[in-house]
Amino acid sequence: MNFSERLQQRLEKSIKDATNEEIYAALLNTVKEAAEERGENTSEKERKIYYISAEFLIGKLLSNNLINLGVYDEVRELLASNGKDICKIEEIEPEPSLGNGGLGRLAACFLDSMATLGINGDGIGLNYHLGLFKQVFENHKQKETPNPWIQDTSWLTDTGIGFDVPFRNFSIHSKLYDIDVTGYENGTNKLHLFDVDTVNESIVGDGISFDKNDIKQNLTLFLYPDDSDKQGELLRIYQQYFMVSNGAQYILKEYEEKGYALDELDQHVVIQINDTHPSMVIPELIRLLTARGISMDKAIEIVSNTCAYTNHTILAEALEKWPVDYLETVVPHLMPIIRELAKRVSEKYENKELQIIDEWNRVHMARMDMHYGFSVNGVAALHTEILKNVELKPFYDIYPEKFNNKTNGITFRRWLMHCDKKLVDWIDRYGAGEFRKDAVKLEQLLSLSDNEEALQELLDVKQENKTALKEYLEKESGIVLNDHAIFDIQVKRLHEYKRQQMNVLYVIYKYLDIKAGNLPKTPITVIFGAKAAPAYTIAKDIIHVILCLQELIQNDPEVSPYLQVVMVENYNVTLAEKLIPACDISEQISLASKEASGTGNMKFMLNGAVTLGTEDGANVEIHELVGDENIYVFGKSSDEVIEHYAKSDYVAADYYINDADIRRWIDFIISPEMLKIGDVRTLLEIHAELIQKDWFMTLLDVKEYIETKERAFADYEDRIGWAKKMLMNIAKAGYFSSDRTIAEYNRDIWKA
Ligand code: 26W
Repeated sequence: MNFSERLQQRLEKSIKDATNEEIYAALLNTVKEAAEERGENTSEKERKIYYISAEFLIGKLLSNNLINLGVYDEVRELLASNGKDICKIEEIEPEPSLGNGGLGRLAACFLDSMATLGINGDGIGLNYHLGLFKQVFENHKQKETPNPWIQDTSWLTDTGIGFDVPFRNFSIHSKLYDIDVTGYENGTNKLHLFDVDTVNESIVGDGISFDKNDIKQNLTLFLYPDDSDKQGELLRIYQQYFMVSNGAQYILKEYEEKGYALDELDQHVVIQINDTHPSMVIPELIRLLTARGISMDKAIEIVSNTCAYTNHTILAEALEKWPVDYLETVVPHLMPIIRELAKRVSEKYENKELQIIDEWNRVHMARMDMHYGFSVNGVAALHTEILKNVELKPFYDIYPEKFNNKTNGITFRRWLMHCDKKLVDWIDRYGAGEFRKDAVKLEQLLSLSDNEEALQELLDVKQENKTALKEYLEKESGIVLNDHAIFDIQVKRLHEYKRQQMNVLYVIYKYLDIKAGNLPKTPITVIFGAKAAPAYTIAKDIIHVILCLQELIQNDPEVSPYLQVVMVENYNVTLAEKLIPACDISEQISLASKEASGTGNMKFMLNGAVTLGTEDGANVEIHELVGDENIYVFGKSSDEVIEHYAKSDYVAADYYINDADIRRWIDFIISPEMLKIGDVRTLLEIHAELIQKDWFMTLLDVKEYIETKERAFADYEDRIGWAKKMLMNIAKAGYFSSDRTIAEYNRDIWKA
């Protein structure tokens, strides 16, 4: 029976008579069945990879699974011939919000690529019932609300597997749910999400507040519960240990079922530690091995040869350091092992920066990973160089062989084939369809650089995507975009280092310029999308400024025909899939050295947007690939920035005092027109922050940013010239396929 016949059989009524909900449920279950039948990507002799991560930002799964099973077109046509629209059915699926940003989305892309390449690799994480919070705007401010996503019809399959996870005074029995990960025209892997039966969604009160002490009822409620207080931090440790203890027990269970000797674990298993959140897997695995009769020396050796660590950031606040007494409170049984690991290091090395437990009795998770793992990788070339030469230099000095770079990537199934079908049609029409199996084949498109007809069609595709976005946003939120404007988009977590506030200063500059009578040839629409961490005040202040500007400009008839500012609510994977194909200019404007890689930059490029960015993260590699003509680069280099930090010689106030333009833009934040719309205290707070702190050096680059952005807008007027830039970006994006990244992980680290 083919897929369509199975679907119809499962539906038990004709497609015409079924509701979209019924069709969705039948499709989901038919996909699950088909995924199971294709079988796991396993071979007895292979090494198995376990990718442990606190986040898996998987997005909606229906369409992606249909694509990967090779039945998307068949299903779409079947539904259409019965008067049903597959897009309407896609809309029914809730998006699981099991991630925050790039790190979580990367984990999802990696699962897709591992399955596609036929690598036997599973994900291990947690099944947060309410996900990361859902963002709603109220009075021009972010409010956090729960984001429930688990329904009766769901991709989760109850495995019947569970483990006891010991904490200080009690233990919790887990429950494992699996989600199938379908490879593109290949086998199926699994995402294992651990959960607890006793979790109780009704303990959530106002917003996302809940009793942080009641571990049995709150453990898997939210991702990253607010950790601005001790209770929140302890809960994070509970979550992390719950994740890794389950993971380690599951790995050993699978391993023992295969019948190998325990002391050969490292030959058959690799555990990839996705940032420091899963680091406790190291002592936990040592604990479990010694409990099975292996000596401490041997257990440490085995685990060190099994675990590999990926670093995703150099920001100090994200490098986790847990106080010893917190760990004693939550997982006292791990502390003797952590102390033993720390002792072995301190006996060998005197350097303070290498110690696992520091002089303030804090356990440095990344340091444990680097001493007791066999690989340390950064996520873009520049990032890895900064790790080796600056941030982690003492470790590079003693373990040069462990360090390696794996420039991030994105899955082209979701970020091209699923989200930009019009572009794929165009690519197929011009003979580069082989990109599906080999992404660098997109380079075949380079032969079109003088083909005006093809270039015009490429512009038409972009226009259709812009109109589609306009229609979508109008329906979902009532926001009416001008789809004949230039779409300039910055979507990513809200963080000062990403410098959304610099884009805000551009908007103010442009607003004042238009007020002064300088009208842009083509109108400009600046789109933001970003969630701010609940306790991150400055980030929330920046959202407030953006929402105030949005209202101010919208209600100003002198400016609104030429400039529009829109902040989309609750930016997530689903919205990204609509925004990215519609983008003209991709904003990647982090302070050089601070964005480890970025992956949105790659998605925009692949969909024909031109990057406006600093020489940071993977922007550097994008620049090298497309050349100076096809990217807009500005700003101080990472070396200069690192020097400013070393010398502490950046003083924001100097720029404010000495530069009348900068002063005018910043002061506009507290102008009468803004104060009329916004909250005085909040606007004053961000105004003062920019002048007195500006830790991420907005004012250092803002003028060059504005000049460069204006140059990009001017170049946009030459439509065919612009289409050539788009073409170059699409054609060179093949390098950023996560299939390439995963092939490199496998070649250099996993050797599966
Ligand atoms: C304190 C806990 C913590 C800190 C930071 C949790 C989560 C985070 C971030 C959300 C981590 C993150 O997403 N990092 C991003 O990882 C991407 C994938 O490698 C990179 O492309 C981004 O540059 C990096 O910011």
